[in-house]
Amino acid sequence: GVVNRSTSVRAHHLLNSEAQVVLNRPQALNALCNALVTELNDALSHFDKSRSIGAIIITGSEKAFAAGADIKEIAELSFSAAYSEDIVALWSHLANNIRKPVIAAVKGYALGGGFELALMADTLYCTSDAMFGLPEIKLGVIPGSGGSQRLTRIVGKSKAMELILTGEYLTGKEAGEWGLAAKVITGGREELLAAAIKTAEKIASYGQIAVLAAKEVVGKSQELPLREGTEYERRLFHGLFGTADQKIGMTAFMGKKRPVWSRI
Ligand code: CO8
Repeated sequence: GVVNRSTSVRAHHLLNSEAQVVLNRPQALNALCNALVTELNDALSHFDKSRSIGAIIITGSEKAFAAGADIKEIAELSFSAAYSEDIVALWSHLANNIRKPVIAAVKGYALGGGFELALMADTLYCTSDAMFGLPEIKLGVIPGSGGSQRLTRIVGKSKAMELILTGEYLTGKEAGEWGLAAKVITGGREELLAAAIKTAEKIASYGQIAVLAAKEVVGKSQELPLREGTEYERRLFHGLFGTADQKIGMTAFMGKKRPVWSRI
């Protein structure tokens, strides 16, 4: 069913345990105005808290995932306003607070803040004709929502520098070759969403404590040195022996049965 009736974001609980959040401001190619980001954050929090949701998909339209920050909204900002209002802080909600797995499904443009939002997702699927770019340099600014950091960690310095300094786009096909996209779909939006939903359903079908822990430890790999990261992983791994799902999963394996995971 439809969870909200807001104008710039449509949030649905899909058939099984997945949720889909559709960015929906077609008149501005889903430019991420303040209202849209607030609605997106609310929808993400709602699904993150919902016991019946195991994974979340964020997608846009045929033409655009999101064409970046709303340039018309920020064009007149002064430094003092940008700084004192901490204008991009709101955008990091997905990266900082959402604990359930999030898949970004990108068709069309994912530019500037739109690309940065997709980079905050846990995994990224796109169509081969998707267009990614960080064109901030053309506007006299730089990426402001983690793009310079997250992109560089994924594709390395040379490619990230080239993309950020030239503002040029790369296609979905290239995003796959660069390791930015986990899957590149040759079809259209329907095929893209079908692939994302299939993966979301699979994730949601597993024991949810293990899913949360898996997301948490992979996330830590982006922040911690190797030794601390592997120790962090091991502690969480140890902790999972205190869950019912570990007994359920391993007993089912030994009995050659399908596990029926506990509800949390
Ligand atoms: N902001 C506001 N409006 C936009 C934006 C945007 N980012 N992108 C498109 N639109 C609007 C256009 O103004 C146009 O509106 P109107 O019909 O009223 O003139 C409508 O959407 C359709 O766009 P176009 O006519 O331009 O469509 P085209 O198919 O000709 O072109 C493009 C599509 C290539 C995507 C083009 O629209 C474009 O270049 N858009 C801007 C892309 C861009 O520079 N994005 C980066 C923005 S900066 C940023 O994201 C910084 C992030 C840091 C965080 C900041 C947080 C506040």
